[in-house]
Amino acid sequence: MLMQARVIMLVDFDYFFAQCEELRNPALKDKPVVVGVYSGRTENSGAVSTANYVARKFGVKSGIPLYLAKKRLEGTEAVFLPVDDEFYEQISDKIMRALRGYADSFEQVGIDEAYLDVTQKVHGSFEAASDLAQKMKNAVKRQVGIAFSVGVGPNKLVAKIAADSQKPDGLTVVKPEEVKGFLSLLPVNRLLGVGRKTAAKLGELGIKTIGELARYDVQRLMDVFGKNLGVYFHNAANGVDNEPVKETGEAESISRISTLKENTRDLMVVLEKTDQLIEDIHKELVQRNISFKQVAVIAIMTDLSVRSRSKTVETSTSDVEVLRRAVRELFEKFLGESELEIRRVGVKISSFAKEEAEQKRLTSFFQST
Ligand code: TTP
Ligand code: CA
Repeated sequence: MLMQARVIMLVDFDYFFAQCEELRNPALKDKPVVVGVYSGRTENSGAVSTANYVARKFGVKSGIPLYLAKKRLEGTEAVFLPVDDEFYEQISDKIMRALRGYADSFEQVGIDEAYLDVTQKVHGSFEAASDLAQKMKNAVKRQVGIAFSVGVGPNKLVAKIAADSQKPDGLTVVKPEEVKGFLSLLPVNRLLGVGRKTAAKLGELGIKTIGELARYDVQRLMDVFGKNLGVYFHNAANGVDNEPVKETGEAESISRISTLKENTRDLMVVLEKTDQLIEDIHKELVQRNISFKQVAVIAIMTDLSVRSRSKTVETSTSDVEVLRRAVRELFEKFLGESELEIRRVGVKISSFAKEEAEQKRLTSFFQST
C-alpha cells in the first residue's frame, strides 16, 4: 500500500505567559508587559520568563536579567508581573482541549505547543489544512481569547520551523515540494539539536545554511559527528523526519463543581445544579471523543468538609443519560447517609477510553459476524 504523505501542524501560543496576563487585564495590551521569575534576593533579581511584543521592541526577551529589562524599559509604562503558573496552566488546558478535536492524533509538548496530525481530517490536502488552521485560530480566539502561530508541513520538523518563521498570529504552510527551498537559506541553528557549539563546528566545515548542510557529504558528517548525529543532520537538513505525532495522555478526569444558590438537602435542587454540570462535562467528552467508566459526585457541606461517592458503570460509555442516572443514584444514596446540608456540588468522570472511529467499529462489526 502506498503511504500517503502526512499533513502535520505545530501550534505555538504567542508570547504565552504575557498574553495570559493581557487576557485577564486587557488594559495591559498597549504597554510593555514582562513576566518574570523573581528570585527574591533583591527586588530586581531574577530573570525574564517572557515579554509581550511591545516589550520585545525594546530588546526585552526570555532569559535576560530583570534589572536589564527594567533598564531597557526605563521611561515607558512597562508592567512587571510574577509568573502565575496555575493560571497559565488553566488557559493552556482550555486551548489544548479545543485543539484536540481538530486532529487525528494530538501531542502536547510543554505548556504552549502541540503537534497535530491532521492527514485524515484534511484528506492529505495542504490547502484544506491551511483552511483548518485558520478555523482553529478563529475558534480559539473566540472561545479562549488567545492567539497562536501555526506551521503546517509534511512532518514535525518542517511544521515546527514553519511556525517559528512567522510570529505572532502566523500561519505558514510549507508543502512537500516547497520544503527544500523553504529550508535552504535558513541558518543551521534553526534545526533542533544544533546549538551554539554544533553551529560553530559546522561553520568550520564551511556550513552556515541548512541548504549547505543538505548538500554536504553525509559520510563526512558521520566522520565528524558520529553515525547517528551525522545521519540525523543530513536528514533534517533535507527536510526528512519520520517521527510520528504521539498521542499524549489527556487529563485523567473531567470534573465540574459549582455552588448551590442556597444550602440544601433537597435532591431535586441538587440535581438541577448537577444537570448543568453534566451538560458541560458531556460537551467536553464529545469534543475529546472519549468514554468513561467511573462516575463520582462531590459534596461540600456547610461545615466545608468534602465528601464524595463513586461508582463504576457497566460498560465504557459517553452516554449522557447513563451519567445522569449514576449521579442521581449517588446523590440519593449520599443524602440518605448524611445529615448536614450541602453547599457546593460536583461531578467527576474518569477511567477514560478512546471512542473508536466509526470506521473501525464497522470493520470489527463485519469481522465478528
Ligand atoms: P516560548 O514559546 O519560547 O516563548 P513565548 O510563547 O513567550 O513567545 P513566542 O511568541 O516567541 O512563542 O515559551 C513559552 C513560555 O515558556 C513563555 O511564555 C514563558 C516560558 N519561558 C520561560 O519561562 N523561560 C524561557 O527562557 C523561555 C524561552 C520560555
Ligand atoms: Ca510560544
